Amino acid sequence: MSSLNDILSGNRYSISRLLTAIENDVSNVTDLLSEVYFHAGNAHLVGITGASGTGKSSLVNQLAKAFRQLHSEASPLKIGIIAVDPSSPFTGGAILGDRIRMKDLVGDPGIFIRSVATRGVLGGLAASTSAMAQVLDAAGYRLILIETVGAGQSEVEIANLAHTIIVVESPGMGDDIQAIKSGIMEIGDIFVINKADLQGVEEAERVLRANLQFAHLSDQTINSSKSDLNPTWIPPIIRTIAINGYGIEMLVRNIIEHKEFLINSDLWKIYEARRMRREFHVMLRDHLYHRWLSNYPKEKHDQVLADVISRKISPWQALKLFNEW
Ligand SMILES: Nc1nc2c(ncn2[C@@H]2O[C@H](COP(=O)(O)OP(=O)(O)OP(=O)(O)O)[C@@H](O)[C@H]2O)c(=O)[nH]1
Ligand SMILES: [Mg+2]
Repeated sequence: MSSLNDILSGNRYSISRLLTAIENDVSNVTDLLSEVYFHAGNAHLVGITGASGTGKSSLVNQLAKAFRQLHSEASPLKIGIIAVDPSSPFTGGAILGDRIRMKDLVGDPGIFIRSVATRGVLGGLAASTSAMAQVLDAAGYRLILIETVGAGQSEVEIANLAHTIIVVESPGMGDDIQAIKSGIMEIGDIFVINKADLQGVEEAERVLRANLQFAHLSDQTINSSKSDLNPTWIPPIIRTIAINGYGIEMLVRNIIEHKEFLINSDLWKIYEARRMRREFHVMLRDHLYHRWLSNYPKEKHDQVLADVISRKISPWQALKLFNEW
């Protein structure tokens, strides 16, 4: 198995092995992850999310190239990329697609690309993505780009791992309110309208602007934690064309500005604390549940459950029974 030193020294093979172990079953590598934990906490985590096919991977490709160029050879920036693959584990379609979209980056020793499939992940995809990000973080990757398809709650959770969340839209999806439904709109720090070369970009921007105002309006009335803390960052809307690089410079500038904003306003620390609290509570819940389940007599558990199903007792009464045990 990989050692802490292998990870800290950035040995790609060891990192890769540890990431695979995390993906298969985190519980086998918690000792090593514990050591890694003390060396993480330095990376800027940037989430890129949005509906399928909006051009997220293409943008990640451009962003990684641009950030690499921005930093001098004397102090290069190592970039980690985690592409969370929402597709069925059997098709592997998105992984293949990402490989093609990010082919420019292959061979760059300062870039580490990893796809995570949803298959068999214990403790949830968000937990394993977070653990993977920590490994890359400890290995010296100071910028970590996390691509997810913003379609459901688990994607929102993954996006929430990031310090900076980029929501990607594209023309022709103007009426698509997927992003709003899944709550992505409220958490976006930067909005991108990609495929600005296509028709309907004005319409897409108009709809986005209206939705954004609506999201932030309801955000305030519903008393969201983020808008309370975040009074002065106004999420910009940036047009890009990921296939030729248009708008990428602007996007890079906004990502850097957002990071500076977070640090200067102390929000960086507040978000970190909030994220870790949330993550820890998920771990705790998981842990306690599994411990309880393994201690509770299976026949009794099955019987109580059968009684709930046949409506002999209610779920609330069942909880009481479990509680008394
Ligand atoms: N015309 C045009 N096509 C683009 C642009 N950006 C990406 N594409 C194309 O759109 C398609 C999807 O791009 P991806 O980068 O794979 O999109 P994605 O959001 O990562 O897709 P999923 O990961 O499957 O959700 C590809 O064929 C890209 O070449 C753009 O700015 N303009
Ligand atoms: Mg993609």
